[in-house]
Amino acid sequence: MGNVCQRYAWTIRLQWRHISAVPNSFIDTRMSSVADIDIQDDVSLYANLFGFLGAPLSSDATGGEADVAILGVPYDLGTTGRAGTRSGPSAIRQASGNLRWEEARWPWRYALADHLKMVDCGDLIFPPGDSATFAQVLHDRALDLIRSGKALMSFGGDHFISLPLLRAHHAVHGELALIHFDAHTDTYQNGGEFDHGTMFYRAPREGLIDPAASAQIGIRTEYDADQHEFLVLDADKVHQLGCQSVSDRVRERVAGRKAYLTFDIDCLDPAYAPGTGTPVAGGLSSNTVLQILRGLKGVDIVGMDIVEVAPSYDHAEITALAAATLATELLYLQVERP
Ligand SMILES: [Mn+2]
Repeated sequence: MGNVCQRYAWTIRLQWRHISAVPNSFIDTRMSSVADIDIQDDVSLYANLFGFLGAPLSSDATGGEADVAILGVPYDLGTTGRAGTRSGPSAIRQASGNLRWEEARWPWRYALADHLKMVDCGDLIFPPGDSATFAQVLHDRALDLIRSGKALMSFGGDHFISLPLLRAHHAVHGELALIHFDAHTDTYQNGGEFDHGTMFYRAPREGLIDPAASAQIGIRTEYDADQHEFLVLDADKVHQLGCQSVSDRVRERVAGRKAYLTFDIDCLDPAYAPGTGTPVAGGLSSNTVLQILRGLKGVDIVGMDIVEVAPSYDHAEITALAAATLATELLYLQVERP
C-alpha cells in the first residue's frame, strides 16, 4: 500500500505545484495561505474525487479508523466477454460526485456521514498478468481490512474478484449466506479457476457460502434448475412477485445469518447499465433493484461488492452512476445493520 500512498501524495503535490504557479496576488486574495489547502474541503460535484463520495483516502493496511472501507479492484482477466472492468473503480468514484450534494438522502432522510465513517483505500496493487498472485494479494488485503473490524465494499473489476473476497470474509465470519444480483448464476462448471462465471460453483465447495441460505436475483440465462442449490428469483419472477415480496423471500432464505452481498451490474437491463462486458436484455430497472435493496434493511450484510462496470461501453456515465447509487444505498444498509 506504500505505492498507493505515494501515488496519492504525488497527485496532491502536483496540484500544489499547480497552485503554487498561480500569482501570489491570487493566493493572497482567495486563500488565507497555501498551507490551508485540503482536498477534503472541496465540496464540488466534479473535482478532487479521489475517494468514493469524497471519502478520505487511507494508505494504512487496516484503513485507520472507520466503519466501512472502500477498495477498488481493477482486475479483468477473468472476463469471458468484453474486457474493460479494470476501469470500473475510478468510473464509480467519478460518478459518485453526482451524489455528494444530497445530505439527508431520499428516502432515508438522514446524512450517511452522521452515522457511518468511511475511508477509501484506493485500488488494489497487484502484478499484471498473474491471476493466482492477484487472488492471493486481494485475499490478504481484504483480510487485513476485515480483521480490523471494517465492513468492506469492493468495486470491480470482473466478478471473479468475489471469490478471493469471499475467502477473506469466510476467514473472519465463517460460512456465509450469499445475496447475489446478476443476469447469470456464475455457477458454471466448465470454466477455469480464475473465470468470472465459476465463483459460485467453487465457493460452496470450499465451504465459504451455504446455498441453502443464499439467493440469486435477476437471473435470465441458462442454468440447470434440477441440480441448482441456490434460490433463484429470476427476472420474470421478480416482475411477477414485486419488490417487497422479493426482499421478503431473500430475508427468509438468509434467516438471520451473516450475509455477503455481491452485485453484478449486468443484473440491470442494458438500458440501465450498458457499460458491462456481458449484457443481457430483459433485466431489472434501477428503481426495482433500489427497492429490493431497501427491503433488505436490517439484514446482517458483512461485506459487499459491485462488479462488472466496464466504462468503455458506457454512455453518459449511466452504468457508473447506477453502480455509485447502489453502493450508496448499500452504505445506508450498513447503518441499518443489526
Ligand atoms: Mn456475474
